[in-house]
Amino acid sequence: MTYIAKPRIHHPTLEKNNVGYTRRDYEGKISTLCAGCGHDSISAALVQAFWELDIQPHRVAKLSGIGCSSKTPDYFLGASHGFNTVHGRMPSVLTGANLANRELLYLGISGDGDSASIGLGQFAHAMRRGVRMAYIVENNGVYGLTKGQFSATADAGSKSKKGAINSDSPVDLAAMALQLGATYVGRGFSGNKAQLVPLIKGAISHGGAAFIDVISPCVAFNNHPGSTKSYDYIREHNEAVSRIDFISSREEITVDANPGEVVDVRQHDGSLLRLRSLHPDFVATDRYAAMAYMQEHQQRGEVLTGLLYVDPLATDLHTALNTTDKPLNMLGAPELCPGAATLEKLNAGLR
Ligand SMILES: Cc1ncc(C[n+]2csc(CCOP(=O)(O)OP(=O)(O)O)c2C)c(N)n1
Ligand code: SF4
Ligand SMILES: [Mg+2]
Repeated sequence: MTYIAKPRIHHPTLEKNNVGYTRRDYEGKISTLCAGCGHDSISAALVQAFWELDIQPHRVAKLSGIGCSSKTPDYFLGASHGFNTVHGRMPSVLTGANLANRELLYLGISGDGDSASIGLGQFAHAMRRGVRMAYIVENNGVYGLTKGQFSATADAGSKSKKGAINSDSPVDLAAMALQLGATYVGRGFSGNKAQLVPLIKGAISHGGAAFIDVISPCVAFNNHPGSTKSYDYIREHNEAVSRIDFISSREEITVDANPGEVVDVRQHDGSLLRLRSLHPDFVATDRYAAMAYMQEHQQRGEVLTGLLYVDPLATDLHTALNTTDKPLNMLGAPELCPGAATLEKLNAGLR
């Protein structure tokens, strides 16, 4: 039923952003996910983030794998480029698209099954190569689409709907992203839009590999007592490291009244991430401190959310490969094939 389009009629008084679009212009088809699925809340946060950032939908490419989570790009940014790849293969297809056309903003949407099981290798290499993208995992601890088997992010000891106990150790994708070299790492909760929207905005504006693990309860198969990814569990065990505001580079920069409580992190594009630390000892620009802090809280059974790490000066794979500023897919024949004389010179240099 994913073909159901929303009516295109807009109320004439709907508020528009600076590039002339209403929020409705960032929506997609009507969702066919279960009512109350956390993934729908993430779609709503994405709509809000892109609208607030004044990004024209045609500048965005959204790619996904397979799963309920990977279906969601059909439900937002209906006017953007989209590609639903094979299970676990979103990162490599996105890497190829990004290398061919660096002018688009890349959004990778995946699930915990898609990224922590079959796609674990793909996830790892996109992070370590610094592919510029906002990589979002909608993490419910189960394979929702295939009826609720434990995924690799399910905590040891957690219970399935049918009462089975998971004995395997969990994969923590945010911790892995930090270890692999991602330059923006956050964790959010689908039920906390106030925290999630600025986290997403920061990731979209980041200059390198940005990863967000979003805990997103599956109401059909993983929202019962005994699950550690349920709405109740996350609300009870959530520990926010920071509250962030995202300030776009076009807006006037204001100074907060209590400078001691606020850290401004300027991103490569000039925009500001304003971190209001709830814990004075937490510094979001120290990768190793973030790793230790996460482990400490994990041992206490707490789920840390917020911006865990950012390198504001991050660069990406294009910088590493020294590619041309002009997107490769826009180069003409003379630039792609500089002729026999140039080839001869090149070959001579290699002899
Ligand atoms: C190659 C391949 N193997 C297995 C499957 C079956 N399959 C479809 S979705 C899925 C898991 C999805 O889990 P997740 O990524 O967590 O998404 P969710 O539905 O939980 O949002 C699996 C195993 C498949 N489609 N393709
Ligand atoms: S099965 Fe779970 S993940 Fe899939 S749509 Fe339903 S609630 Fe969401
Ligand atoms: Mg899942």
